[in-house]
Amino acid sequence: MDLRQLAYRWRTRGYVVLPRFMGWRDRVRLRAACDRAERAWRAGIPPDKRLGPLSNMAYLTSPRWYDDGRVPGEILHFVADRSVLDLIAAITGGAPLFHNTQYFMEQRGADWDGEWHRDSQFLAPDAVTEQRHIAESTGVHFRVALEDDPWLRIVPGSYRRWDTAQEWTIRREKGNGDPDGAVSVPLKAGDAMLFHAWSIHQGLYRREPERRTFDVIYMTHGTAEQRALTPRRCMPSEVRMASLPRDVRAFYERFARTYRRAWSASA
Ligand SMILES: O=C(O)CCC(=O)C(=O)O
Repeated sequence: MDLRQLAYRWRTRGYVVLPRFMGWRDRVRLRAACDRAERAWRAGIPPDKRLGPLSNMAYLTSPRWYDDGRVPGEILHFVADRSVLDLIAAITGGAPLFHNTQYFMEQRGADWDGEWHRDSQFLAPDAVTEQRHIAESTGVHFRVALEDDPWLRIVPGSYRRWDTAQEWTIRREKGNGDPDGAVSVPLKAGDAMLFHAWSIHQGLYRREPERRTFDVIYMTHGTAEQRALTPRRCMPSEVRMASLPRDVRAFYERFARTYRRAWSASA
């Protein structure tokens, strides 16, 4: 699919799938890196909570998950992959600023359905604020399925408009059922997907099949008020930065510049 088609799909649906984005060898490497973080994260959860419900872990660029304190290059490079950053910039019209990482895994306890939501609702207490944030800012998920992942559901085009009465009831008033027009977007292992974080979407959390999906969130537009504060520890250390190629370093330096004041204020 060429860039014009991707941009069209993004504009109309708010998501695009990139089939066979990552080959087997890179998948094995990235999965090994993410699984290290997942094991450390799980070991830190109180035993009575380890079986869930747990949808994902976050902040995989933090050294705290790695026994040698060195965040794996596979993770740092994936987040700053130039081809992906260029694609996001081309389809959204803004430079992607790092926000967060998440790792989704299969359930160990019971199956459950995640709530329908727009990510924008987590920083907006009311409809007026949320509508303003949606109009002024853009959040983008970029994910790669390291195993087959049929579990994301989305309402195509919903990022472009405000809720119907049914959608509002479901996502903000704990109403039952699925929004009209919702679709599943199944990914095969190695497929990647971009989706607009303000789309109405939901994850289904199941014991089987095994799920391993690494997800990065970027902001391409928006103010500090419209971004959750990413912890300072998600920024590579000076020593780690020195080992990274120049363009990867430049990506994380912009992230640090953007958040520096907020990190100091929250210290
Ligand atoms: O993939 C999933 O399970 C849902 C993802 C999601 O809801 C999110 O990251 O906001």
